[in-house]
Amino acid sequence: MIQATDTIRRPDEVPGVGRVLVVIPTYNEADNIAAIVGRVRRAAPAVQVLIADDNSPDGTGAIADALADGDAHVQVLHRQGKQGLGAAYLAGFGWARERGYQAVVEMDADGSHAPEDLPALLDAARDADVVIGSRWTSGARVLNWPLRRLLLSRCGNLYARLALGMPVSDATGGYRVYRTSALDAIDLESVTSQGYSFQVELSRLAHRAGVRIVEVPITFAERERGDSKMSPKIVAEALWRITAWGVRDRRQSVRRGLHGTATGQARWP
Ligand SMILES: Nc1nc2c(ncn2[C@@H]2O[C@H](COP(=O)(O)OP(=O)(O)O)[C@@H](O)[C@H]2O)c(=O)[nH]1
Ligand SMILES: [Mg+2]
Repeated sequence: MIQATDTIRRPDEVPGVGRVLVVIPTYNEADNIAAIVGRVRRAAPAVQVLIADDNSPDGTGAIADALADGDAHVQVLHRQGKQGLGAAYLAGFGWARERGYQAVVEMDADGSHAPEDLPALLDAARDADVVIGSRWTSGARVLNWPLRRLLLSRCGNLYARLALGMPVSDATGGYRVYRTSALDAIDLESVTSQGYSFQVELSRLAHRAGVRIVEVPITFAERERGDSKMSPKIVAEALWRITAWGVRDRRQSVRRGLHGTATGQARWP
């Protein structure tokens, strides 16, 4: 189907989606940030990039400023200190909404999320509210990840699916497109995750809000430079939060059943 926006091509709009902001959260990504921004700009010239840096001690913020100085499509949000991935993304979402963007993309700075996959994700966003780049759907590839990370991701996703009853293969994945209208439908004020459980929490809230979620296979590659910020604390946060949400959803579902007002949300898996 030809959409109205296809007829007038604007250099700063993605056809069928509108103005798009790619939010790249950074903490000590000095060796990666320039390369990833360059790849995004080449792969999707119409998008804007916002680097959300948590005052990285390795000078990532200064490199980000230099990139922004040389390119009107790049901007930087300097944050006071390391406050976690979830907080950085919430700040980026707020930034996008205040400036009237129609969609926000989440993308890691370390090259694990290939900017070359972005056009496919944006294409899918023409007919969806949330697009999840999935590592665990047919056609996806995961390169060079150590076995313990593979197991953590597979088990984490299995647990999230069973506990929360979401038809999503990669609820923990962090390569996504959100239409801003979908973010408006989600109660972002209620988000409590600090670390990577943020991705699961938003998947759950989007599912409960009834917005259209689609998954697109991606090629995910282990970072080549810099260090992962994954920690046992982050894993523990995800584990206890998913368990707490699952218990809460089941209680609600039982209560609704008792009162004959089941809505189809928060079903038993
Ligand atoms: N702003 C900000 N970015 C973060 C924080 N923690 C992680 N990141 C970024 O989030 C992305 C994913 O983190 P990474 O360490 O690669 O996690 P992994 O891929 O699960 O090992 C990278 O771009 C990190 O720089 C944080 O506390 N604040
Ligand atoms: Mg990474």
